[in-house]
Amino acid sequence: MVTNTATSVVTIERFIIEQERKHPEATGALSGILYDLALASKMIANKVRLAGLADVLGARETSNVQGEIQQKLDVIANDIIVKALDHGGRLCAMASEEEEGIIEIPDRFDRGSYVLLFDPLDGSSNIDVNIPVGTIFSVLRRVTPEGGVGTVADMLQPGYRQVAAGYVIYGSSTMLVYTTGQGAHGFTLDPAIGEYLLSHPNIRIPEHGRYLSVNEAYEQHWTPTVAALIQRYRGMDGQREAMNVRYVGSLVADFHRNLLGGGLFAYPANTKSPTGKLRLLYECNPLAFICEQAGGAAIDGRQRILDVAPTALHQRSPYFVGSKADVAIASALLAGG
Ligand code: P6P
Repeated sequence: MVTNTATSVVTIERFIIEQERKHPEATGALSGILYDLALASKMIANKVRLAGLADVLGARETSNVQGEIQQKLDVIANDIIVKALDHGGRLCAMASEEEEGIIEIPDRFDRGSYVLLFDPLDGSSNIDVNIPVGTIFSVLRRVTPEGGVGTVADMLQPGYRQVAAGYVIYGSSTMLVYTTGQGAHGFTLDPAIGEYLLSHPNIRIPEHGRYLSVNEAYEQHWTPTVAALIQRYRGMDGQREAMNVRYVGSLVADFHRNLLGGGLFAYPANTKSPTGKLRLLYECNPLAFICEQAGGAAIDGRQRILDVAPTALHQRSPYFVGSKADVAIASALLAGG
C-alpha cells in the first residue's frame, strides 16, 4: 500500500465553506464577503505586480483625507474593492482610508447586514521602490435597522465586535491571512491557477518576539516611558534579551513577519503624532483581531486595542502589537504612564 504523504490542497473557497458549516445559523453572507474580498485582492495583486510596467507608479496630484499624496495604485485598489463588494447585497456601507466619508451602497443594490472597513493599499508610499504593500480589512455587523442605509454609527464599534478581519500582503508571494474568530489562517496565491491555497493553517505567534519593529527616527519625540520601553526591547537594561530591529516601514510587511516569526511592532504616540499614526478602525483593529487569534496581543499603551470605543472614522491610535510576552512588557511599563 502506498502512503499518501501529499499535502491536502485546500482552496480558500473550500476553507470558507468548511468554516461556515460550523455555524448552522450562518446565512452565507459573511462567506460571500470573504469570497469577494479574495477576488478583489487578486485583481489588486495583478495591478501591483505590473505597476512598474503599466505606468501606474508615482503619486497623483490628489491627496486623501489623511492629506497624504495618493499613489495611483491605492486609488485603483480602492475602486476595485468598492466595485467588487457594492452589489452583493451583504453590505449596508463601507469605509476606506482613501475616502473621507462612508461609502454608501447605491439604491439599485440590496443592502445587507454588514459593514466593511478597509485600507486598500497600506504602505503605498513604498510602491515605487518595490517594497511589499498590503490591503487590510475589517467586517462588523451593522447596528442600525436592517434594510436602511448604513451610517457612521455602524462603523464606530469597538474592535471586539468584528466578525471577520484580514490582510493581504503583496510581497514575494501574495498571501491572504484572515480570521472569523476561529483561528488565523494564511493562504498563498498560486498565480498559475489563480487560486488562494491554504498554506498556513492555525497560525500561532511565538510567545516571545525575535524582532522589534519601530521607527527609531522618532526617538527624540517619544515620552521618557516609551523610550525606556524601547530600551528594554533593545536589551539595554538587562531585563530582556535584545531583539533584532526589523522595520520595513510598511505595516503589513512588518506585522506579517512578526506574526510568523515572533516580534513586536510599535508605533507609539510622539510629539509629531500625539495620538499615534495608525488608524484604529481599519489598521489597528483588524490586525489586533488576527494577532489575538494567533495567541498574541495588541494594546494602545493603556488598554486592549479591541476594547477602545471609537469616536471618529479615521481616528489614529498608538499601537503595540505582536508576541504576548512582549506586549505584556509594554502594558507593565506604560501603565506607569
Ligand atoms: P513611518 C505607511 O505609510 C504606514 O501607514 C504604515 O504602513 C507603516 O507602518 C507606517 O506608515 C510607517 O510610518 O512614520 O515610520 O514612516
